Amino acid sequence: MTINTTTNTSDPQQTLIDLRSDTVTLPTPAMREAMARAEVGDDVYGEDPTVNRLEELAADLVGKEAAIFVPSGTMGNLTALLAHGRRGARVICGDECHIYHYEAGGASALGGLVYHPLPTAPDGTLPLERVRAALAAPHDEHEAPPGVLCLETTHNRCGGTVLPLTYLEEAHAIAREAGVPLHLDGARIFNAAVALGVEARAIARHADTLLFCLSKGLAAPVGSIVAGPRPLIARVRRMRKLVGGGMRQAGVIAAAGIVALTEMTARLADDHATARTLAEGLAALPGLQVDLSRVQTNIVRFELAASHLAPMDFLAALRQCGVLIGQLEGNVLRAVTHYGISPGDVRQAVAAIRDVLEA
Ligand code: TLP
Repeated sequence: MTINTTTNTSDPQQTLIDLRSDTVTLPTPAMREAMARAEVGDDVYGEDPTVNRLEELAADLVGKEAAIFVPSGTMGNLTALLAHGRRGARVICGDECHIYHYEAGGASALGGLVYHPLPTAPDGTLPLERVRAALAAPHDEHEAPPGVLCLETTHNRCGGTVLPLTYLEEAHAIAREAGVPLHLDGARIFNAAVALGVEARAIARHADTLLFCLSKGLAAPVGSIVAGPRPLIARVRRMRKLVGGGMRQAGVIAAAGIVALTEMTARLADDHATARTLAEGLAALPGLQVDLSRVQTNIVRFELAASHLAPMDFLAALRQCGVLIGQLEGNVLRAVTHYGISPGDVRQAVAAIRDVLEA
């Protein structure tokens, strides 16, 4: 995503209504307390008790045999793809997915994998007939073989849309039939779970491996998890070492991750409610377009009408009012609600946006 370069991030955060992302969330007091008290050891030797506890808890929550703590979602997706794929194989993914757009081409640059992007529907699904065709065995030596299928839920660039369980189940069956693993970028899987009213493991069961983040809506300062079958996670561990992600006394940050998973998942419903209020507020403003059917979780994707301000001017004017918003591309903008955003902040943001549009 285009980071709003006009943002002066040295502004004191408490005076800003920061809707650029849920990655801006600050650790909760319980997290800081847990971090201060964390029992630690050298995790590269497998001796950090807090990391081990986090990995066990994470694996259990998503119903997988094993899990590994990694520094970021990007590294989680990368190491999973490196673990699944062999050089020259294809990563079949959506043309709007995070792995393809925002991860610096890592699987290709570092793993020799070839991205095979498929068209993404507005709800974040990929047409299953296209998936089936992409997964088919190569006719001959001209074609790169399929290596791994990637799906994303909630879907970031589609505006936080949630993949239906029936869709995931069908995609997984197609992948299994083709003998190709399905990797789920579930950075916001707990948002998806809350929206569907299911446990995260009900989603994760339709993926061979998955990535999820502790550092977004769950408010941990750092860290993500890759989960899957034990032998595959052992390969991810090797790939994590390869890319320099082996950490030492990482229990200090893993402790916040444990709080994230035990205390912060249920409250995501509050973020979905504030996102809905925000979306409805924006939809009522002339000059903005919001597809309310796509506002399913904590992300509001909206468009600035071409006749109004240029997007960068709009974002800069909003910043003057203390409201930060992200830009997906061109006049497509994104506002994300999170732990640091109250219903009052949303009312204030809508009022500021109205003022800027009317000015
Ligand atoms: N997304 C960030 C930015 O990179 C765009 C954001 O602000 O939303 N998968 C998905 C679906 C993501 O949205 C993100 C982060 C990641 C993976 C990567 O996570 P990190 O930032 O921890 O590397």
